[in-house]
Amino acid sequence: MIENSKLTVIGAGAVGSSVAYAALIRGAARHVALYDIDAAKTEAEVLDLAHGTLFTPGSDIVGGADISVAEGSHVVVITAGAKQKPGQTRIELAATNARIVRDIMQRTLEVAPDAIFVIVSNPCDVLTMLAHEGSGLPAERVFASGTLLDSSRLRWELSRRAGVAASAVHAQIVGEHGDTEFPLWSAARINAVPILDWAGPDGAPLFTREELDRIAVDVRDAAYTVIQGKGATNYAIGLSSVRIVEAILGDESAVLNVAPVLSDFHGIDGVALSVPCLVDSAGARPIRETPFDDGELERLRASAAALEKVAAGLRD
Ligand code: 6V0
Repeated sequence: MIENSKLTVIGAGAVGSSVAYAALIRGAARHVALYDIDAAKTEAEVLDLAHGTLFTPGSDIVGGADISVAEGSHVVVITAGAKQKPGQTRIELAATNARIVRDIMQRTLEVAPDAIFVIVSNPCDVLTMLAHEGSGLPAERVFASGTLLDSSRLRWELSRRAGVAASAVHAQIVGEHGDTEFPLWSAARINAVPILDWAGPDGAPLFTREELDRIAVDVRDAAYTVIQGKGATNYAIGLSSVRIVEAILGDESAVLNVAPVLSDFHGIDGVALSVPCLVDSAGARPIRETPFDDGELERLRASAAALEKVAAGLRD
């Protein structure tokens, strides 16, 4: 692990405070900082989190409404911005959050010039494209948390149905973190068994292709269900963001589905899409050899076209 590692979380709302909480509990960074324009809320969150650090593995937390709290950060997780209202898509949030993220990146880079940026604010992949273009950082240093969360939701759902630990379910969602995302069923396995061959209690295959497609739709729409019930999704995104932070600060070369801007990935250029990436202290680099069958490649290109269209509208 990087010595004296520092994580700054930008945005102390439902998501940002959950990222900070997960980071403290997991001991992901030696120092954690929280920044938000709402000074009173940030100070209260920091105090509440600090009061629990007796019971965590040894991190400290500071924070406030001055960006200098981010000074010297190795990783910056951006969660600031407006959030989806019930029924609103992530893309509809784009214009407001694009302005916020551009401004934050610029100011954070002045105090943390070597940081790696993980964009969580939505639409996270479009915002990553604009942040990458605006900052001039190399693609591996600014990427979206993307479909790591969706992949976790998928693995949980499959594991629950198959009665197998989620760690033994190898399945992933790629593409946009949103409406055009899709699973790579061609590579999905439970341990070494192709997903369609996995048997239920009666010895017959447990999943049909139609059933898998229904599961994928439920996973895609899971955030809407949670937001409808409690107004935000925060715990699972907190944990998945911190998993990324750990992979960076621990120089792990972990394979995680995150979204840097792709270049020549199965012919796709200039669009941030989630694909399996190696994540280490240099950031995230797509694994180009990842196989896609023809249908999956078509869906990846459709996802790229959808995001490029939104990003183009925001560049004007
Ligand atoms: P929230 O609870 O409204 O918190 C947002 C916070 O951002 C507030 O505390 C604001 O004060 C703060 N903020 C706004 N503008 C600025 C600024 N310029 N500088 C600093 N802070 C600012 O929202 P919540 O935490 O629920 O969601 C935050 C973002 O994360 C939204 O865009 C969500 O859509 C997005 N999510 C992304 C997920 C993903 O998987 N990528 C998952 C969940 C939510």
